[in-house]
Amino acid sequence: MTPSPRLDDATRRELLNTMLLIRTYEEAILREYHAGKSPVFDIGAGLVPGEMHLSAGQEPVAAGVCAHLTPDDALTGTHRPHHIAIAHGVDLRAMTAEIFGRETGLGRGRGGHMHLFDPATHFSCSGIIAEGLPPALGQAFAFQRRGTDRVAVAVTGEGAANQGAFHESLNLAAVWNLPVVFVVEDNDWGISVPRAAATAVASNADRAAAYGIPGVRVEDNDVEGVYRAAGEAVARARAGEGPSLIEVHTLRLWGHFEGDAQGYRADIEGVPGRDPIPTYVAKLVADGVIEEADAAVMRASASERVEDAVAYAKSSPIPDPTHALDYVFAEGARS
Ligand SMILES: Cc1ncc(C[n+]2csc(CCOP(=O)(O)OP(=O)(O)O)c2C)c(N)n1
Repeated sequence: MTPSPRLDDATRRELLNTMLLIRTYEEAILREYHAGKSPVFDIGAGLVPGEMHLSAGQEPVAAGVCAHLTPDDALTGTHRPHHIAIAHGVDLRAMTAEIFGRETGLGRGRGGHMHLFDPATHFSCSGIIAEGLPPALGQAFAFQRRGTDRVAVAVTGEGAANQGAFHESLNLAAVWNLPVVFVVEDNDWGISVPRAAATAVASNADRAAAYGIPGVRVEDNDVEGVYRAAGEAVARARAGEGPSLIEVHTLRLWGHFEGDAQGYRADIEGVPGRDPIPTYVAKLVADGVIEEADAAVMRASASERVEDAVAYAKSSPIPDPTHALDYVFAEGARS
């Protein structure tokens, strides 16, 4: 195979910058989530009660895919949504306020971290696995009917790829030649269930052939590999050539949710060594694209944005309990 031409320096720096912003964000949410939940972990305590699924380690998927999208393109995510929301440009303040259950949040604090809805960037996600695929199809159908070149991207986990909604969506998208890209994040685990216990298929890229669409698998959590694969798939969709599937072998750096002791994970000691961010920093330094100090500068500016968003969320009002059911269903929607 001939090696791919090197990506330009500005694109490589931007990929790193996005990954660092995501990681900085997840580290801040980790800190805030656990504050008030110690010394004994209590899921209902603290400023952010309830489950928390963080995406550290999966930044290459978000950065590589979203680099090809604009806010006019639709993106649907999963119960682990922060990385793709950030990479797609969802407002950090409103997103963080939603995670903290505040009135200034994307959904006025009614949805929480698994239910981020942002009309400004056409972003949505859900705690129900594989739920994001059918709405992505609906949006892609609308884009197609209106004669636009907008695309919809549906991100899902490899565990969710065994759900019926995944297969029905691939089938219908192919039949209707919809401008949609399916992205599967294979982080090896569906909670504590290893991939091989849930499917006999080694690569979801192979499943694409069953629906007559292209499928590729990107190995090694390689952000540039994701960038290239997504670039082709998005261009195909924009050109009216139909759907594609990309599976990325990524890494769940932390637990399934916070509070997960991960006793089922035999490889746990080696996991930090597979962190994609130090690897990419080292690669860009070796290629002369950045200097070590540049990464620190990027992190510092990410930290400023993230801490501003956290402070905004914390200082925002909590919804009045007597209005808990307001804004939960569409009110006054056009018929
Ligand atoms: C329809 C449905 N069934 C079960 C669950 C419970 N559940 C939450 S996350 C999860 C595993 C998801 O694994 P995967 O799709 O690989 O995503 P990951 O958590 O690894 O990002 C399950 C079964 C759910 N949320 N929705």
